[in-house]
Amino acid sequence: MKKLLLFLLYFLSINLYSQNKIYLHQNWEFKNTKDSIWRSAKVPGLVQTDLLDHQLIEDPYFGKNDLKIRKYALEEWEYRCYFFLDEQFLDNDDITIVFEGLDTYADVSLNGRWILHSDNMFRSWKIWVREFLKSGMNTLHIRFKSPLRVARKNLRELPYILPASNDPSKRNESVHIRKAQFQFGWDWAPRLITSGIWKPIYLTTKNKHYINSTKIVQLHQSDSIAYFEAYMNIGRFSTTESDLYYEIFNKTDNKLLCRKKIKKSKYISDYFKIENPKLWWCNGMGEAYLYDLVFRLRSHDTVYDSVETKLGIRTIDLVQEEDETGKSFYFKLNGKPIFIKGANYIPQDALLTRVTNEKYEALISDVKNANMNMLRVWGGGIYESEYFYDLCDKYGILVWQDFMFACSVYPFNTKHFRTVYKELKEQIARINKHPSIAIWCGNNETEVAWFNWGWQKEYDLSAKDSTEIWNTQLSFFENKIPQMVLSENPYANYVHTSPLSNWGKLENFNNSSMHYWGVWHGSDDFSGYEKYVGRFISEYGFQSFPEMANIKSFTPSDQLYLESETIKHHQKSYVGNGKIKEFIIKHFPEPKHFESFIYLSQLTQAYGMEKAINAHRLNKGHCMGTLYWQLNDCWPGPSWSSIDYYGNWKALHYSVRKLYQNIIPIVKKNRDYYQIFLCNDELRAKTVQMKLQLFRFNGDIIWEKDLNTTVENSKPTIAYLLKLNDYLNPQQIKSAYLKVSFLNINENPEDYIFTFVEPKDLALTFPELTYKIKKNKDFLIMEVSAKQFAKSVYISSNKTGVKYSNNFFDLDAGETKSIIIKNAANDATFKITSLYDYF
Ligand code: BMA
Repeated sequence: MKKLLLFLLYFLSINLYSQNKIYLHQNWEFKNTKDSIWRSAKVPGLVQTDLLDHQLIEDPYFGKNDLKIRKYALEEWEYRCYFFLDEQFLDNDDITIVFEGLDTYADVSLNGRWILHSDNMFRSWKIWVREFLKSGMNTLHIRFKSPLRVARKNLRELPYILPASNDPSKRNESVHIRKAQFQFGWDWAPRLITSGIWKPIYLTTKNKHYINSTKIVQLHQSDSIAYFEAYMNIGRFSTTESDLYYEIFNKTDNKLLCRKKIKKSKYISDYFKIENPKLWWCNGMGEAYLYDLVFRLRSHDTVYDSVETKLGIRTIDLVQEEDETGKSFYFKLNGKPIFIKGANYIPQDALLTRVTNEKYEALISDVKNANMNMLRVWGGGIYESEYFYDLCDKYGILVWQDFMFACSVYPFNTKHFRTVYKELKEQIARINKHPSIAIWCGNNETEVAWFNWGWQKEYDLSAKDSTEIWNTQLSFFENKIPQMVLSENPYANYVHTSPLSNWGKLENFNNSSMHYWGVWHGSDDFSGYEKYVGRFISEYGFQSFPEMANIKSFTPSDQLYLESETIKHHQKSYVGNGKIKEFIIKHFPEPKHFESFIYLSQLTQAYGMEKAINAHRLNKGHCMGTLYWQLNDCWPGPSWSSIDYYGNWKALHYSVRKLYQNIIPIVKKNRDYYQIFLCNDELRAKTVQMKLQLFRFNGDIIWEKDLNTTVENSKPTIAYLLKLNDYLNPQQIKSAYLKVSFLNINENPEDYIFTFVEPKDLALTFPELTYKIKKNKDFLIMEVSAKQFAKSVYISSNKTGVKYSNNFFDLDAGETKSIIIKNAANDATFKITSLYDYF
């Protein structure tokens, strides 16, 4: 008690120095340099969003409007803002202006005096500007150069063209500019090259003493204790200062963790420990526990500066070891091997500044709710916002972080690319602080592309040029980047590229990480997913169309058909809609019209991904991770995503939620038997009580059994062998299904339904679906019932963005399911169909 009182006294007597931060987000205007009229602008924002706000351009996502604004990437734009400062603010003789992000080449002047040339979208800029400021009105002026024209100038530094598979320009400008690569066009993105002040700008004053940066490195962890080394870099300090301390306080437990007098250096480090640490676990494995810590710089009674930080105590090891089949690739979290279940993440909007915190929150909650434990931030997008990583920390979503290089080689040996080092230093330090960061990866597919995509021939590269290009990549990705990562955090995991092993050869499936594209980019059927299982599949996928309301948002009403100009334009993959159609017809009834094509495309995608995920989980041990391509969209259109641009879950996302549960059944045919497997991803073995029931579509129970099975977590167990022929003849099999329900797994309320023939061969009967809607204050409850078995029941609305607690589900004959519906506007109408309606 006495201790506590002393503590309180100690902290109550503190004077807190306040730092001033003035955001410069008001009173902005912009114009094309060729125009004379200034118009109001939004900061943070983009030229393209400002033009849209003034209705000077049409919605770039509608029809083929994106083509009409491509020309703006060749033009120059000016932004200016007036802001008022008073004498008091200017009393401070240390004032810095911070640009958190400028896109991309800009000349910046303050009160007519030049202060910055920016050349990299991925870094921030801090400039000491006290001498340029005045009391009263000040002017900040930013002139954005054309990103394409500068890139064209840059590329002249090299005598050859650098290969870049997604860039439609002749000389591959995209690789000569540090800017999000997908903006130059990708197989799921329009070519929309933006300019603008895409992140906040502010003026900040410094105190007498201030903290420049902080960092914590975890040194050791056991059940009883965890040790850390904490670093602080102080901004201003003189050796005559006698009484300056650095300390770290644990706000969670009200404990001072360390305190040290600052003597000679601006760089201080100290050790601290946390006893009986509560560990940070990923989603599905336990709590993602975070400690709230604060770094303080103080004399006895004055806190000059403080920095708050979250600490997640965990170890993450990437295990790459030779074994009996080849080379492993898996993660151990807190010493326990974990099976990774997740997806690849891309930027949420081609116009990046439109992604609000609400959108981040909604998407990462959807990731958590689908039982994922990892997202891969893919290398052709952006280093994500702090808020994104905060949410991953909070929800226990491990992050695989690519550096922003994708499907290309880069001019690391040129002058204009020196900026990349500043970018890396800043991003590594910033992102490394987050406990969710599991692995850093040099690039996406650069190595497989270089060795397998025929670039040398396509770009007519001489042996000398090829050697120079490849050595430049090697020294950067295998030398410089890992050095930088490890100097920030010696315990970080790093791989130089994804994948490490290419899918072209059978033996490669025994080694390392893999992008398996035999389905979609190759000629494999979905059975390829079962045949080719790698050690860690960091990409695989199949496309589908988003729901009709989404399509209507970008398609003129006379173009709602598959071959229309708009629909074709929004399909960015060279493979095209033909592949989707081909696979629908292989497995499902032939679509009767466009609307059925959309629904069936989603079922087909979910059907294929289910085969892949089940194969990966059945091979647990050999395979230790599955990250499908891709979680989300950056504009409305067909793509590999499981959640569309407006946040609607496609059939796939509902299916993933079931397939990524820790404990699931999987049924596999093996000669005369159906093997009923159980998979367990929990931290220990589990005894599972379950009910197996064989139903006819009309509701008759043919056979049932209750079972108790203990499942290890290292590999799946066969819980039962079902000899279907004992109960049904080949004709009857078409109108029967197996239902597996868990009786003691509270975390998994789902029933799993398995049919025995391809969906197109099911002998479905008219299910007589009915529904009732009850209105609640903030949501609706829809009760959906069926008289006969209903497969893939689909609730759709005339509005986008409606949230359903479940969709694309099956109903037993006589069953009623209650679905909670949120975000439905008052005039939203609903329609209910099931697979039966599409035959
Ligand atoms: C992958 C990705 C992306 C691409 C996707 C679909 O390999 O890395 O480059 O969008 O395939 O083709």
